[in-house]
Amino acid sequence: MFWLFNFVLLAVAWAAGDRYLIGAGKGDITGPVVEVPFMGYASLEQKGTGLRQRIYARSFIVGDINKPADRFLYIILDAVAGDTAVRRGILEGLQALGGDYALYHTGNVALVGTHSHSGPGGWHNYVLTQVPALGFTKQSYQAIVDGTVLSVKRAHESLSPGYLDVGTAKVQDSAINRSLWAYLANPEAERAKYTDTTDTLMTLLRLKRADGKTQGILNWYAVHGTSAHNNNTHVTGDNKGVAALLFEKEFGALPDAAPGFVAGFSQANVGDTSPNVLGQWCTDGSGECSLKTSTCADGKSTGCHGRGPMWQKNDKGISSCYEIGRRQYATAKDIVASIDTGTPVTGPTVKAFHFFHDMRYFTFTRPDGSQGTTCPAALGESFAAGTTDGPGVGDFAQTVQANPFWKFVGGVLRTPSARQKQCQGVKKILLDVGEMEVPFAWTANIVDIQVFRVGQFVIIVSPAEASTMAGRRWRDAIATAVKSFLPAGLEPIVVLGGPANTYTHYAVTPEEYDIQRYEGASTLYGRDTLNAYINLTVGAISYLSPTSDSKPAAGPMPPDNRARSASFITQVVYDNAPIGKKMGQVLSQPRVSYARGATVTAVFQGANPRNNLRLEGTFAAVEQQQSDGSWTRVRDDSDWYLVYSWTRTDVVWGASTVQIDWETVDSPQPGTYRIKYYGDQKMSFTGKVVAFEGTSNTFTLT
Ligand SMILES: *[C@@H]1O[C@H](CO)[C@@H](O)[C@H](O)[C@H]1NC(C)=O
Ligand SMILES: *[C@@H]1O[C@H](CO)[C@@H](O)[C@H](O)[C@H]1NC(C)=O
Ligand SMILES: CC(=O)N[C@H]1CO[C@H](CO)[C@@H](O)[C@@H]1O
Repeated sequence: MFWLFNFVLLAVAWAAGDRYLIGAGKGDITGPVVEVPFMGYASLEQKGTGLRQRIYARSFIVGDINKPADRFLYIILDAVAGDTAVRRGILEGLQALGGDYALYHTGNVALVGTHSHSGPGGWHNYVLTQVPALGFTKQSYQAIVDGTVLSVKRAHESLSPGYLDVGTAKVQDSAINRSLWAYLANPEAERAKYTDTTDTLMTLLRLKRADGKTQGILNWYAVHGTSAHNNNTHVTGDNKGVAALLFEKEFGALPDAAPGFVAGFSQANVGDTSPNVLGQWCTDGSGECSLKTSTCADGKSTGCHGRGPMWQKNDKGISSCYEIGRRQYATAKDIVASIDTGTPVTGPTVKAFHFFHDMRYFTFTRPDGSQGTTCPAALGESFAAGTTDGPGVGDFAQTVQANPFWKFVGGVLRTPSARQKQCQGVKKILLDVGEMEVPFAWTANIVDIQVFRVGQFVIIVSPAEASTMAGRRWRDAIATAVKSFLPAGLEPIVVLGGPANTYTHYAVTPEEYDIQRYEGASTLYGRDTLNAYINLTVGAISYLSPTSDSKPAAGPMPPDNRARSASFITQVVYDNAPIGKKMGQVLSQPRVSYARGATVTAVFQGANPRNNLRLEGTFAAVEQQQSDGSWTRVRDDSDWYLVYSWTRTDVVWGASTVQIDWETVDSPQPGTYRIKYYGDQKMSFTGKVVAFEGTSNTFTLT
């Protein structure tokens, strides 16, 4: 009786949601995995040497079933952030497809990074983010644009009527606040409203087709993509990339999943969160780093490192990365298991707004009625100190005086105007990026202001990494504003996704700004940055009302720096095998037999993987022999435990080797296997690129 009653309730609850147009799709965006610096830690030494897990764009479309033009497209990139250059490229790519793709435009497309710090860089619009990537690498940019357009195409082709349901759960032990000293500066009464110093809740949206199959899940949870350390040089999507692939591989194989099922793990108010959950420790053995400045006994921050859950493995954060990803995946799985008792999305309205806004000396009214002003972008001295997820340059300490080198660089680059200095208040300006235009704009002064809505579900699309408390204030302000046009009794559910569209570094609360730790020093437009974002988004909220059929004015266009940019990455000249060797030849065979759990290794005569990115394909594979003698692929580049590494062995001759490692801890069946390598050689004289393969001897796993 009890269960029957329950069942009826569930069915009613589920049926209570409205019907929308829903779709989801995924595309490979893995750019050049070698010789290009990674984007995130801004460490020039962190250049790619291979691939652990391919990275993807995941696209989600929600539309009004009766008004096809009312829809939004939320794209998650396994990358550090959204960006003006790639967003332009993607929008151009979609327009070029013609037809219905004109329904996706700057007004309703959000490009949100997972904030992974382990992907190739070089695709950014502004100088500051180009510097650590050695400029603008067309190949890196094009991989993201092409893979993302493909993901949108797949999402669009999957569109069908369906329902949305929301579920939430707490993610256990996956983030801590890495800037607690700044967080503690927020008013006590405000802090007392929350039990945690980071947002531990994951909010998940299920996209279920009318035929009962699930097309995708999309969730928001805040944790930095800095599990893999700044000395890891294998491309990965960091912890959210792990979570998404684990979910897709498992759930995608179930009968409940629609073909092309996609799992999106979106970043949220990530600003002061860290996946290094065991805290921040000094490498000099002096214990935990100081709370206030994250320094060690020597007064410097360079020896202070966050520790992930598996730090003792000392494997550049790789095991911790997998573990933090697994915890998010496990939470998402729990939510989905009980989502039929969750909250259905109701109300037919699907709306989106977007406009550009110039933050230079923008004057507005703060929530308390006083006047606020934002400033041209600038980075404060603590920016150079970095964070405990990736300590900064030299002897900088967060909140402590700058060293002369950076003063010198900053001074040469630009002396801030008196107005700028005054505007930035307590921030001691290190890099006056918002007033630097040589050779072109150093960072964004023009930002993307964007909010989406379906029924009572609202998505703030933030260009900045909002801190925990900043995200809470912003969500609360939007919730209050949206309530005015929701039916009585329907509570708004507001999430914040970012960093999106164009990267504007951080947005902390004014109180946190006054502390000027890394996040405050990186809050570009001054103490009022967050209040301005709130003013602009709340001010435009009426565009989300059911009766609104207008759009805000587009605002000033951000500069397009794609054609002005240069690359300092040298091209592949040619590839050759040493005399007497052939491309793809096995230089070191696997052993005859391994116990499961061991690492299987094969080394091949290789070629530069930049010759062909093999998007939607693979550089490495494991094949298993079937009972009829044939071979079936069982692992590829999307598998975490299959690792591809490339080494240049002779610069002049153009020789290189490729090592493929299979860490057989991923529950393979006992059996007979072989390793495959897929390469592409650039020929010496013609410059033509020719594909080749390598195949190892067979080996058994027992
Ligand atoms: C990599 O970096 C981490 C964190 O900075 C450090 O603890 C570790 O010793 C480094 N590992 C190697 C192999 O260099
Ligand atoms: C934003 O600031 C403007 C200019 O002062 C003011 O007119 C408006 O009411 C403010 N909007 C909100 C939502 O606070
Ligand atoms: C949820 C959360 O963020 N908690 C941590 C914040 O930081 C302090 C000190 O590092 C920890 O003790 C909390 O557990």
